[in-house]
Amino acid sequence: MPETIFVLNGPNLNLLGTREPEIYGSDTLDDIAGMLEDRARELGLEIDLRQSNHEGHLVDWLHEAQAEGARAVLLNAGAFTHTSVALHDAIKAIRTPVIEVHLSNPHTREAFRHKSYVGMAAKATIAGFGAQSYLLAFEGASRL
Ligand code: CA2
Repeated sequence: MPETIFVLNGPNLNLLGTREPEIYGSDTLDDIAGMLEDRARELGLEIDLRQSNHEGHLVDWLHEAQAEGARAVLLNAGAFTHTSVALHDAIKAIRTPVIEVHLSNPHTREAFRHKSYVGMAAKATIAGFGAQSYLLAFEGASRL
């Protein structure tokens, strides 16, 4: 059975590619899923990409990643990045490595985006490369 990398996406990322392309690029989440699936096939891995606007779903999916024996989780928690102690605790509670991913570089943006509860618990962070952030994080995860 090929190993799976979970790719979890938080609030509003279902709208990717439809608005604010100057910040987030014009690729949709489906486009990103396609890019990751192509690379996963080459590496003999599988991806399980999900999106939710609900914090608890993301917590449940982090637990599920560990229960399913996933190789790693790529997590773009959207705005929950900057608010969620629950996600911080969930990342700490699992042994599965979690890589924080962002399309934009939050440190070059508003001050409220400079703090990351996800990043404080994650193994690594990739940010600022647009959709390529996901591919770069996937490459790293595939080598763990
Ligand atoms: O840069 C990222 O990936 C972010 O996680 C995106 C979040 C933002 O709150 C973080 O600070 C950084 C926002 C995702 C909202 O996605 C949209 C997509 C299209 C149109 C509007 C919002």
